[in-house]
Amino acid sequence: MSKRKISLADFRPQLRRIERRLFLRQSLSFGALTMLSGCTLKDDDAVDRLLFAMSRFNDRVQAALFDPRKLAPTYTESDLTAPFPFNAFYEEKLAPVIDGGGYRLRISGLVENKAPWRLSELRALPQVSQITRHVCVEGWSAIGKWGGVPFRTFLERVGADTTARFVGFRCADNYSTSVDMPTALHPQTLLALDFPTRETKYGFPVKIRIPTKLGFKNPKHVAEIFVTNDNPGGYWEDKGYNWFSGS
Ligand SMILES: Nc1nc2c(c(=O)[nH]1)N[C@H]1C(S)=C(S)[C@@H](COP(=O)(O)O)O[C@H]1N2
Ligand SMILES: [Mo]
Repeated sequence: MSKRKISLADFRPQLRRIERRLFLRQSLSFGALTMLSGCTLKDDDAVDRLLFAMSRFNDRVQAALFDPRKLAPTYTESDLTAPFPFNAFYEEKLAPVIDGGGYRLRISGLVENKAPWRLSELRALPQVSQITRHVCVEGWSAIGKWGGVPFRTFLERVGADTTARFVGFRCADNYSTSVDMPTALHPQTLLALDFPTRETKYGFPVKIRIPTKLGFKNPKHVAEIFVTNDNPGGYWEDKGYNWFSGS
């Protein structure tokens, strides 16, 4: 089988059919899928693209199932994991060290007020704290305490268009991720300013703590927040991790 160039656009009619069938039948064998899409198992590129498109389709099903009122479990001080594990796409010693005084959180996209925020201004907003479990896709979890501003409060303060579909995050270490608006508005989603320990590697000065999502969708060292209707993807999402990755 020769490798021909295939773009996602080539799959559109087939994908629509697959979506319809998945809705009707709930399941479809992989063999049947490859036949429907006209690609073979040898055509790695096509299979990858098809699975990626299916994963994004799955995101929409998961988002539809997401209950914005359902809360992640909370814990007590005696449950805290110490020391709290560190993780990033680089070694611990390479974690960015950010000057809190010079820090400005940038805001862009579908937002009324794009003025950047100083740390002291974020601190002046209403603060809450919560103890929740962080679950990493790599197979570990840890209970930690995060404090900060309910993210919904922050989005309202900047005049975010909360009818938009996505909120994206760009980080000081070039990491990125994004979430759907219902998750951004979830009562436990926090613009975190206090971390499990005082060490800056856990996300200083701003982390978005989302206990309804896997760890990789909890961006640390956030430099910019933007609101958009185009799925921004993210560092791991673009490498094939399931975009929704939550409950
Ligand atoms: N900026 C940034 N945020 C990030 C990451 C990263 O590499 N850079 N890694 C993610 C992953 S995979 C995990 S598990 C958690 C780890 O957070 P922790 O160091 O507080 O345990 O951060 C997430 N957010
Ligand atoms: Mo992770």
